[in-house]
Amino acid sequence: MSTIEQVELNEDIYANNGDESQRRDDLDEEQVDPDLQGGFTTQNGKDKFTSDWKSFGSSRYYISSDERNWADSKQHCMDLGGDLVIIDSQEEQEFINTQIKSIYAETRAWIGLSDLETEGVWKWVDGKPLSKFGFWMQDEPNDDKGAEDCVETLYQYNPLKTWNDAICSMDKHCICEINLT
Ligand SMILES: [Ca+2]
Ligand SMILES: [Ca+2]
Ligand SMILES: [Ca+2]
Repeated sequence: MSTIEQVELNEDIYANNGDESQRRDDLDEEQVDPDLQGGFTTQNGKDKFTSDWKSFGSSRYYISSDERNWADSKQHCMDLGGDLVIIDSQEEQEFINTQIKSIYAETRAWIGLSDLETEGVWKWVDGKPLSKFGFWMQDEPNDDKGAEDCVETLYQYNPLKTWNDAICSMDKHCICEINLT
């Protein structure tokens, strides 16, 4: 499917707000091309690629244009069929830093890492502990004023030092990931 056809299809879907079951049927017939550059949103639980999503490895990524606290950001990502991003490798970290720069250079965005359960024990949103990879900014995490339990990333020239623990109730952009495997 060409990009133009894809755009027209999306417009058709969004224009048709009347018949939910018809929309669902239309979407059921769509095959998602895993190699397609871009990404998807979920409409009625079905994956739908749009230009807002970026592809890296077997995942698709989306940086929100609006800002929410960490918990609402997590819910937002789950509503889209994924979760806050889990950064598993140096390559993924570098990719995220590049995306932040290209989309919102001054942006701070939540990632799926927190020490909400146990202070100082960093866990990803899938419950796995932060292992050998940690791309903290210098002197972070510092749990400033004993109040910082959620992790944001912001664009840095050194892509391997971009994380900061911050106050979870603050509104920030967020990075969602959907793993297709
Ligand atoms: Ca990941
Ligand atoms: Ca903390
Ligand atoms: Ca901090």
